[in-house]
Amino acid sequence: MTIQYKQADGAKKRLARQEAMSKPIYILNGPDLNLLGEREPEIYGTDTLDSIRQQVEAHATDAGHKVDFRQTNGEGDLIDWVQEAREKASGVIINAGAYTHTSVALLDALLTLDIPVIEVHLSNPFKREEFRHHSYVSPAATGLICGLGAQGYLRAIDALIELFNNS
Ligand code: DHK
Repeated sequence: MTIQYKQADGAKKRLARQEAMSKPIYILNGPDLNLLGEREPEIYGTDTLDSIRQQVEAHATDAGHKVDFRQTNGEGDLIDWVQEAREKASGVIINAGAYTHTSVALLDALLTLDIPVIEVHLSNPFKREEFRHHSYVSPAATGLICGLGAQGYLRAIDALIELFNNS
């Protein structure tokens, strides 16, 4: 590779990084995750969703990124937000809760994205009931992080930043 090509590559990467930093990372949470802290703490841990939001926001801000952290119990809301992410987000982190295992409509929406998607679960669904072993999110995800509790969201931010920097 000549020096000129290397410089052009460097400029392209810087531009892609700047663009990623100008849009927020969407962090989308599905049903029952609003009850974290009270809900089966032996499985999902004792962190509340609000405390996870605060940790994630601090972590992303330290790295120069913005996040838009949301939760809904509605399948349609999740789909609307994924569609919105097509234009407005740099990447998506999604814990679709139980819709992970049921929603073809969510998969179809995720498949329209051309930004990186990280699927997150607090628990490790593969150690749990059989019906949790299948995910409709995974075929559309760049990567999957599960079983690390709230830490999984922070590692997902790191993974996205790594992907932005190397794209
Ligand atoms: C959260 C849920 O609500 C479950 O329906 C999934 C996931 C697992 C989690 O571990 O974060 O099966």
